[in-house]
Amino acid sequence: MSDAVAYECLKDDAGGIAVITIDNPPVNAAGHAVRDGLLKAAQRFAGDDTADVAVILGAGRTFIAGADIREFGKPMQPPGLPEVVDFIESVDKPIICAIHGTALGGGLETALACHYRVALNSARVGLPEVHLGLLPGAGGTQRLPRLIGVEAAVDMITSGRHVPAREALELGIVDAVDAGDSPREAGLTFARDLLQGNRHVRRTSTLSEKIDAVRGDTALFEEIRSAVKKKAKGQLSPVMCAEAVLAAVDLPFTEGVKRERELFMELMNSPQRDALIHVFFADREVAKIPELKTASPRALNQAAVIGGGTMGSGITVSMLFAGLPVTMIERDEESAARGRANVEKILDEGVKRGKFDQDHRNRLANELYSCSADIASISPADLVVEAAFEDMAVKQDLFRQIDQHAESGAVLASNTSYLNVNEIASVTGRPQDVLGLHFFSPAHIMKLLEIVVADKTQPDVVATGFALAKRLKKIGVRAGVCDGFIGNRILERYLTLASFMVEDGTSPYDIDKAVVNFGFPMGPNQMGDLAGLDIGMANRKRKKAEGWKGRYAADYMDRISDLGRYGQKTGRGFYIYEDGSRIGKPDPEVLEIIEKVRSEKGIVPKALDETSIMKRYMAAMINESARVVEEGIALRPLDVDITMIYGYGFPRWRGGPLKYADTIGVQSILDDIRSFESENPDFWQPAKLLVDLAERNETFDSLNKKAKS
Ligand code: 3H9
Repeated sequence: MSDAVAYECLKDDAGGIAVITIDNPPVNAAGHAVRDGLLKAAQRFAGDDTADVAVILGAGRTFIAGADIREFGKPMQPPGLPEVVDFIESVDKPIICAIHGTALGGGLETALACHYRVALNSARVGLPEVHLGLLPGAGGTQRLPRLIGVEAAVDMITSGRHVPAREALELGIVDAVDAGDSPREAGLTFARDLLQGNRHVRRTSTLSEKIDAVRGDTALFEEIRSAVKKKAKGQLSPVMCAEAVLAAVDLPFTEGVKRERELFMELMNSPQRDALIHVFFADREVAKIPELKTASPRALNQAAVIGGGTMGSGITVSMLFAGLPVTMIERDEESAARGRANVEKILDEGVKRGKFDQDHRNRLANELYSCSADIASISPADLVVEAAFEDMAVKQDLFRQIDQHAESGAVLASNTSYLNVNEIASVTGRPQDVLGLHFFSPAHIMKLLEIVVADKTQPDVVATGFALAKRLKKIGVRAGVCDGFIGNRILERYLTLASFMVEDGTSPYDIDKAVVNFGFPMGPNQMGDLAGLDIGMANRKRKKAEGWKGRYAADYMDRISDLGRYGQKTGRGFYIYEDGSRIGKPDPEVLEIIEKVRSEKGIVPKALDETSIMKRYMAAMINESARVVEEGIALRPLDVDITMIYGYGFPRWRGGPLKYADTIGVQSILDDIRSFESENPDFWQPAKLLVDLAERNETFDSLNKKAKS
């Protein structure tokens, strides 16, 4: 036996019960020691004459959370999980799985190979391999449809969702739900019942009723295939997951398992798997910041949000969702009433969509939320978030007032998306308490929160920012001060590039198409229409006033905005939005405006094809990402990847811009940049970090690893 798996045999009046306990903290991942221990324990049970039934359970906070992801990409040490679960199922005496916490991936596959399953009421089960660019590779795609049917299995496996115990019972994944809090007691109770009964062994692999029901239904298969492909948007794993489940219908179990294995290995060797596992670990690494080594967060019991516009109300609602009481401050009673209406509109939407009921909505709106036109009302708050107009003078004026009224020790945050947080902090008598909290719109939905650390921000204030992110169920990314921090700074760069490409001859619609085909939810011009073209224009005006550097290619955008065409909100921008539709149609008038600007500037248009567009788009994004890391604005390359995935729609399955650069090759990106230099020498200067990495033949990920060690 291994240290990770313990075996004991209990004597009961009705017979012997073997208890097999997996103990591999923190999440009982099925690494080599667990697989080896589990196989040996099952073999021991099979040959143990004193044991009539076995219970497999996990120690600590959860049942098995899946295969050990850290072993992927390395040579696999036998026994493999498929071998272990097949042996468990083959045993001639009943084996029960008692699930608590989460049974995920290889964990649920182990449970499916057991003859019976009991779950605690609080448990959840799922096959989330799809999110790692994989499919369940230990029989899950073959056993699950035999238990719950093909359509339900495709839904679970292609979505990777965690199914609560009650639903798992209704679907037929588990046989019983236990109201207690001990998996051991739940397993033993189930075992004793079995010992009193017929002690029948029920093997999932032999069940056929649910899959016979759809055999030969080619129309259903095609419907499933096309629906999954459409939703996958370029990601391979959902498509292959569906293929593997359908193989369970077409092939006998042993053949189906072979097919599952082939597809699993194909995915295991794909760059998408590598990228998605990078994101899995980056999701967790990003919260590991130097400040947390020395400081703890301050108390967070009451918040104040200044501003009740789109951002302020979104931020307020995200706090209300997390149970944090919020006082919203507006400049006068009328604006305060508008702020309340904005908050209530979002809450009503939540009720309409079935996210919560009317009672809950009323509790949030009436008990946790209040609004006031008096800034002195911020005084009880231990966190004040300013979400006013993006203008330094406005923000500084507000911070002077905040400084007068906020309690000593309160954390003071600005939701600025570009401005210098040092300058904002400097007008207060307590710059050590000030930081940037850059929420993304709509703030009650978007997961990203840039936590901007200014020169004097204290470590415990930074720690409070991260604690807030966690409480709001957001991903906090540490950023340094610069124009636009991590995300908007990089965005600004590739938007500028997009404007060069348009002015030089490429249609904005072709750019959007190329970017969407790459895997982004929308292209830069569609994004401009969604955000409002007036916002970009205001930003350009600010930059012009500060002294615009380099080529200015946004004249056509200024002309579009000058016509009052601000995008979706005015029904026209780059696209035309008819009858309130959010899907825009290309507009010949826009192309005429662009053509006119080109001819005025004497530009001979040269259109780029899709590959050429994306090479430039990605090179611009990666180059600026490298600068952001080089300057220490982002702690590590992974912080950039997470920012761009959660804030800007970068396709997760490509791992973020810097993981993508590693996949393509740092040298190859550098070669691209150098080859574009003649087109616009000012713009296409390679970042020093990119050059250094290429010279040393290193990857961006090597910097992530160095930061960890
Ligand atoms: C699979 O099963 C393939 C099979 O089909 C085929 C086999 C042939 N491995 O998330 P947390 C680490 S694929 C290694 O912060 P929580 C995690 O990195 C697998 N490590 O806790 C973190 O480390 P650190 C399918 C893992 O309570 C620590 O554990 N399964 C694994 O918020 C705590 O994690 C999945 O995809 C792992 N499998 O959430 C499930 N899982 O402290 C993946 C976690 O150093 N896991 N770690 O940063 C999860 O979804 C969540 O971790 C879970 C707990 C919900 C379990």
